[in-house]
Amino acid sequence: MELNKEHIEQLRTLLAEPQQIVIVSHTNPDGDAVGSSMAWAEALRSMGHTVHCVVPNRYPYFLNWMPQIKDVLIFKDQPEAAKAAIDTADLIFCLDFNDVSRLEILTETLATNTTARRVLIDHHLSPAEGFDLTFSHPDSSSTCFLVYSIIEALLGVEVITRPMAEQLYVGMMTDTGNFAFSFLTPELFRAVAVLLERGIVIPDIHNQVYNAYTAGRARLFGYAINRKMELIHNGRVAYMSLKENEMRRFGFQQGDSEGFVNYPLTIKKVKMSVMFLEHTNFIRVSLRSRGQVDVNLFARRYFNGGGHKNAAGGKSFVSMEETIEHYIRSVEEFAAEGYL
Ligand SMILES: [Mn+2]
Repeated sequence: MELNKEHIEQLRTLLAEPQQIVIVSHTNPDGDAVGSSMAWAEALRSMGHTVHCVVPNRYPYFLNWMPQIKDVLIFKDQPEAAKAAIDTADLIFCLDFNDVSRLEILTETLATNTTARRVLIDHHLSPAEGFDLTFSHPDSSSTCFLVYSIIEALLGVEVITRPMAEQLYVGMMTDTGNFAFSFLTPELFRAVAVLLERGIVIPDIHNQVYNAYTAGRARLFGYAINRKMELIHNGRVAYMSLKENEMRRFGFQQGDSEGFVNYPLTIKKVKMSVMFLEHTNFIRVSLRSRGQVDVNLFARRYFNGGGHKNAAGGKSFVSMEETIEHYIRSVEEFAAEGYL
């Protein structure tokens, strides 16, 4: 991942005078979304700016321990405060998503501020047009690593405090599946080394993020794998689905299905795994793959979504049964074209 030096200088110019700044991130914010937002906010505050972080809805409960996370404005819970911050912003940073439509319930509110300049900092494929400045790096393993690199280029790593180091590490760890997925570069591990020098304790962070679930979540996971996992396409493609009543039975909380979709990929033959999660008005589709199987393409073609080559998401607005039928037909077509 190579930063564009001209873009860094343009960013420096945008930040030359103290600004009112809002940092927004995507719906169902994950560790990378909140981690990168909070660390970037601190870096900006160190330059004298006033900064608010806003997310559309709640982050999962296993991130509650993160330093300063209580200061992140949740639009769904605090619409007035979030709207006031957005209305008065001179500068809006969009972190860890590629298109303002990903803000869902926050999209309209963001559009009401027509004067603020907008900067995109993201690592998903196919960034939208219309930003005043774009840092789009699909070859960065996380937005946290991208923010780290921007801080390094703009201010030097000396400004990174221990809380910032913890925030950045959470995104680097979760978006790489604990350093197991793509784009694990020497630069990433050099960044981790710097975060260690700032005092982060990796086993503690690991425990707080990965070993903090409820018993209901563990039982839901067992249920999903045992009762709901289906293998198709000669055992090479897996899918799981959970309806609202099934989730309710296990005391589901947001974030509880985190990681479920990855598990079928522990089966040697499985190259692609999909999870269908029922929400009130739609079904959320999560896709994961290994190697050359491109779920970004699959999500774009069949589920109005996208993301990364090996991890993507989308939505379906028909029933669970129809969604699964559509999925099975899509897998057949995808395979017939040689993509599977
Ligand atoms: Mn990310």
